[in-house]
Amino acid sequence: MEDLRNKYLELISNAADEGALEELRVQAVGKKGEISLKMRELGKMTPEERQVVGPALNALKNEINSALAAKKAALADAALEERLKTEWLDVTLPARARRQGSIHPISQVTEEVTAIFADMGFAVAEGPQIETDWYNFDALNIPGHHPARAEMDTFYTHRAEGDNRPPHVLRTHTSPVQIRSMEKTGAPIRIICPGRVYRADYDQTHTPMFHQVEGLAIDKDISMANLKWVLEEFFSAFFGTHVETRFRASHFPFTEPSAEVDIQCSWEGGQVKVGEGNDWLEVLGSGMVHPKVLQAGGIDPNEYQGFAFGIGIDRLAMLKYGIPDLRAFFDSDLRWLRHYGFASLDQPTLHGGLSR
Ligand code: 2NL
Repeated sequence: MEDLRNKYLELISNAADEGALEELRVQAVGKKGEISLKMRELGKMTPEERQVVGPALNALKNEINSALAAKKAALADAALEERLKTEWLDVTLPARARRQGSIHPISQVTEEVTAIFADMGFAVAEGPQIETDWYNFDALNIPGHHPARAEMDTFYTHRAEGDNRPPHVLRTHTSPVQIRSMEKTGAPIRIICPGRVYRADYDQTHTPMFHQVEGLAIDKDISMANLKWVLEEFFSAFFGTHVETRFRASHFPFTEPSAEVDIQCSWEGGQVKVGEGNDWLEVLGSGMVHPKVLQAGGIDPNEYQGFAFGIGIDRLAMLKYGIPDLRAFFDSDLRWLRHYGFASLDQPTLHGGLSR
């Protein structure tokens, strides 16, 4: 019995892995194991012999089982120790770069413009991008024969065969939204209308879809002076520095009188800077709303008058963030924009770029 004990304790202690341990377990204390067979022989013994050998065999069986369990735990510890030595992480390695999304410059600038005009009491109005020719042209004092209709490179939809109504158009400006607002709320009105507009034109400086924000203020005592103040206030807030404006007489069918507005800028090294220098940059059309347009919107021109203006958002974004090419807006690779110093790409919030 002592030989048996020494043999198995030695084998267990030398076992190389869990597989070897299991083989030893079967060999020693399994159903047909050496110790189990010995236990079966107890029946042939005298009661006196059995009283000595029985407990001794049981004790040996327990001892072997304990040794097996202890060795199993020791092997597992050693295996873990080995893994900890070989599988290690360098937590000081730099993190893998992640692709980052951000607000599109057009959305950002629209937000900035909206926030500035909101501070001056202007609400935002929106409307359909597919319009009737009445809202897009006639209501704005652009009749069917007017050259402005041809000049605008309008996208027309098709009517069904035999349907002779005039076709719908993709709006060429956001003015129709203002006509709809006049009809809906009447005067007084203070709104801006940002949104997508469409013209069939595509080259270095034109895309068939672009973005415009128009403004409209109608009340009983509105003048060009109010227009000039609002625009100067806007440009100074938008560019974060005082910006001089210059009004030049112009013509639009929907305003009378009409003015094109230039902002002060400098040209140095092919780079334009707003709010300094002695040059002028044309950025906007404006004027006093034509009486016929007020009438089309259901407002009495003898009681009310107002100013209106239209600015291109894409152009504003390019000026503020130094983006030299319109195609940047259609390029989803933001590294390109970052290269051109579009700083707000690195700012986490929508209004983070607002320099006020
Ligand atoms: C331009 C010209 C302009 C307007 C837009 C307008 C809207 C209504 C009535 C009168 Cl409902 N006017 N909008 C007025 C003047 C100019 O935009 O060249 N924008 C870049």
